Amino acid sequence: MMSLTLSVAAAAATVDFVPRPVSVQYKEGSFILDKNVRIEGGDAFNVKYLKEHLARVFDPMGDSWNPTQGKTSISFVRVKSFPAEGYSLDVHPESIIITATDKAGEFYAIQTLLQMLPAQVYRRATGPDAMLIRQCTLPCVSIVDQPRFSWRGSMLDVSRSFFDKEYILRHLDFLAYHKINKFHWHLTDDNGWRVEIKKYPRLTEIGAWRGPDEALMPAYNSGEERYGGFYTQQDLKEIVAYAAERNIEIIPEFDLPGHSKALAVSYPEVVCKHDEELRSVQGETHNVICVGREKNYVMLENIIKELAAIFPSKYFHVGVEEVVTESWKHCPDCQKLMKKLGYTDEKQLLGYFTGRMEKILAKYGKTLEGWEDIIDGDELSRNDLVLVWHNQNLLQKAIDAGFPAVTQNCYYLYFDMKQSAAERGHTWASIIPVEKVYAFDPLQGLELTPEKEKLVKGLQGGLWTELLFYPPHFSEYQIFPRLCALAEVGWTPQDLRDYADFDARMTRAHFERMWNMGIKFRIPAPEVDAQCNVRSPYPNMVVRYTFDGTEPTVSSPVVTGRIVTDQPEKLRFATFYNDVKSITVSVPGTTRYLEPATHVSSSLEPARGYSLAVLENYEPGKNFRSSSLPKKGDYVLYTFEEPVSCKRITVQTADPVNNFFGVTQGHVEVSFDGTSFRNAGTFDMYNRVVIESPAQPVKAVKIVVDGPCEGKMLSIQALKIE
Ligand code: TNX
Repeated sequence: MMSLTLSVAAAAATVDFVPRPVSVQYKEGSFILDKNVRIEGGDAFNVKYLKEHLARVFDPMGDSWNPTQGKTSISFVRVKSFPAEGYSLDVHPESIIITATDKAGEFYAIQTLLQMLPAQVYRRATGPDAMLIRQCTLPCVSIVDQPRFSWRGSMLDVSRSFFDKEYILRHLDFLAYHKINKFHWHLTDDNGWRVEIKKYPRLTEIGAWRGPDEALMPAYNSGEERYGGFYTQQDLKEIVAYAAERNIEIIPEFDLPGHSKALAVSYPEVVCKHDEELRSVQGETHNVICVGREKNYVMLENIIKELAAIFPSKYFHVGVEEVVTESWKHCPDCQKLMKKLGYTDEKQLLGYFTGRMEKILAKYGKTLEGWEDIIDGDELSRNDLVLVWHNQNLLQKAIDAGFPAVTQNCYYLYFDMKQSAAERGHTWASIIPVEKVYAFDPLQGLELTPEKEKLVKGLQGGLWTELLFYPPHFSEYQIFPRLCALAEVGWTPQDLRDYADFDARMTRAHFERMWNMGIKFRIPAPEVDAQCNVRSPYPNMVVRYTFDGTEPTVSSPVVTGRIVTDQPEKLRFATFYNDVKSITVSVPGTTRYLEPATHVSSSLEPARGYSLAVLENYEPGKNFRSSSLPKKGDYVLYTFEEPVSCKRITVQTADPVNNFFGVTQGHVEVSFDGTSFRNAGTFDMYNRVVIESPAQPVKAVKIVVDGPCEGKMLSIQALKIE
């Protein structure tokens, strides 16, 4: 244990809460909190939770907690009149009074109280890493608080990347600390079925795994390994209970009737029978459930029956998005059904399917939730919840049609989007820095009446996980601090929100809390100008640097002034907050790319609208795409008019916008004379080969495919030659 015994005085008279409470009034005096505090009343779990957190700092060895003798107390009082999840927290010199109407309100008062304590209350450290704090001083204060929206959520896709039970439990803890109350669990998709269903064991025996010898192809960098996993029903029960204790409702999603490849490979009879190679947005074929096959509804009902017993949530999310409805055009069973129903367009079958699911769910006491595509469905109950993932117009459409709705607006709330241009992630919706999440208001641009406003239940952030395989801890990097901003959007009244103020609270206190929680959050890169002036994004974060072109580490020197050098191209900088590191940046203008005249040829046919010319013209941000799946032996050959002297050539494959369709099995060859080629490296996990310091001027570079790649097509970017 840390030998240091600290007595933490209230360093500042005010506390940097995130999310910001509705009303905070500081009073004269202070409260001294230590291990002798008595805790009175309160929900049993809430009290246990509070004690556990206090013990982390006041009694880390678990040997001296003795609350009965204390003069000070924390008392819980229940009243009838508070709004749901609302609370008041009054700190007097000798007592702390928490008042609430429900268990949730009590729990959120505890969260607010924890934020008044040293950040080490969030640390799970025991033994030598533990820290003992003898006592700390809290300012007297009166806080009255309640959420702006009843739905403050986080969505996680566990199909494209799998996250084990421990990860999910940690994630739930992090959500609770931010007063997030919904966890939307995207449990099935094309690339993995993640829940045990006793009646249909093949769903997890087959559908939970992908790899070269599996029914599901490798995808999203799972590579040559057998990759996957699932939750047993016992795991699910534990996770649901853990969430419920923390006031988090888990809404399971089963993505139907599209996005169903994992289901389709496990039970092939469920999909439409035809040979058309229709591709979904993600490039999958034969992933649409046959809506004309009556037995499918029996199977879906059996699945729902098992899960309704596990998930107490009111809503069950059944997907209904990005469905290749054209599949139904080629299926005799679906066509027969269309005739019977008098439908003229396959899209109408989407509404039919949703209606059937609604009725099945109702039998088990569940209400349907679906992506925005359900708005157009036939005669759905206005109890069904619409989850909007595009713009505010669709949110307007949902509430105009009388549906309750939640927004996961992709332009503001998709955590799989990049946080800045140089970072990893998608950009198809937008680049989404934390400021942009904060700037979002779920009610913006809407035409509202009081009734319609009530239908907007709130918002959630979404992490889709196609690009999550690396780097390590990338999921937390993508979620935090954007989720902190989202938490405040969902909780704090609009007129009390101010980004500069939020940012100041983050840097003064909340990064420290998150660091103690163990979150590997994102921090901004340093600002570096062409004159080598370097600035840390925040006063309490340092910038470290190297001068040999390598990545800075925690032991690299700290920048203390302007760096004077005649080789600025060798400098690399990164911001550090303890061991948390930003992306690495160089001095601007020092990496200039050469664009020597080149001719590009390939064994691959271009996809419609694509051409090799973008590679010859070095068009920034553009790419070449092949019309079909690459196979062993396929190549792309760049031949330079004149041999090129250079330091480095970066061969980057995959789409620049979504990072899909790169070379996952292949290598690059280089030639100095245009006839004999030598191997220059195999593609790495970033679908990239970097040729360092070629021995002679380079005449040609060849990309060679060595085996099936994960994408359904190949995508290549222009060479970067330095
Ligand atoms: C769209 S949002 C999808 C997901 C992808 C995501 C990638 C939605 C309902 N569908 O299947 O993972 O884009 O950003």
